[in-house]
Amino acid sequence: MNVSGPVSAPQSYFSMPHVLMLGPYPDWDMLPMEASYRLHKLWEQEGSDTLAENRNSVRAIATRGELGANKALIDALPNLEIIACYGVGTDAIDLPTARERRIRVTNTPDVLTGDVADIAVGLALATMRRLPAGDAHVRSGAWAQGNMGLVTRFHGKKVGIVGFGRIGSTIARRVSGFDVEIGYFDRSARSDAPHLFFPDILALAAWSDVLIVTLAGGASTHKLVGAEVFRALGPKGFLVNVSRGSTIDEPALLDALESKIIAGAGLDVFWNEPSIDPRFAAIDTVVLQPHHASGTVETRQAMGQLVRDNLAAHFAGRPLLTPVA
Ligand code: 8YV
Repeated sequence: MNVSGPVSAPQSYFSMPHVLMLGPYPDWDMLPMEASYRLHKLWEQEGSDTLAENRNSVRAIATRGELGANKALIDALPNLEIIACYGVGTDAIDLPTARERRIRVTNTPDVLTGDVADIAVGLALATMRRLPAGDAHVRSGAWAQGNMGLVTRFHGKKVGIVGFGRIGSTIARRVSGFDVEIGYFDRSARSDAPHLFFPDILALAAWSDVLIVTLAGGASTHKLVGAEVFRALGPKGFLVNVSRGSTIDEPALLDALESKIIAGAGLDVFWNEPSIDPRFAAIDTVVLQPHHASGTVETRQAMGQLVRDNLAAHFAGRPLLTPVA
């Protein structure tokens, strides 16, 4: 077809709100996002001045848990109204700046709780039973030369849960089926939790065979799990972290693993993701995951839907589904 003269896009395109996306979502989210918003994809625009060109138009940021939205970015967008986060953790979003500017923030709680609890249990089992080492033993043919060494039992052990919110309490329900004893550390005892409450994290670590960290990230939990906790957990104790890398003093953890102060660790989150400390790769008592606790098709579809529902509610003037307090 020979088109002469300027081609006009449908008017509705020009009335679509401008949304700045900081990282990609799966295709099943990108298609409906493209249909409803004028998207500016920051990851495709590296080095260009897309931000400068569109800074006055952008009314929403669509981000992910680990990408957040920092002060410099929020400050660069004078007409920003909402930050929608694909993830429950909002620690990488500058909430005080958002609050000051009356910018709404939403996240995706609940829909990912079950998956994060599942991977916490999976990491405890994988680390204590050394499942990756067993897999390697079979694949490499080493089995023909001799049996794999013995491992540590999970059922019947003492499981300490650090942080007893949605995810921590779901882990408690999951592991109840393994006949374990459950203890937890949180700001205060939960009247609805029939488990041992430890107001002191060191006391919980000393009691636990496996310590599972589910704390929210942020300044108040920064490096809360450090060298003293590892010493209290001891050489037969295991650590699992499905929260944020920041909740753990990572150099102290690496030291504790290398010098066998603790028995092992199952880790989904790290400092400096995705370029994590190379020391981890040389330690054979760790099981590592690429920040993938919520990474199932089912949960990611629900997370994407919730981000889009929050954005749609905002632009239609309806109450947000999952505002961050
Ligand atoms: C996601 C997360 O991996 O919920 C969070 O806070 O960090 C994770 O569920 C992430 O947001 C997806 O990119």
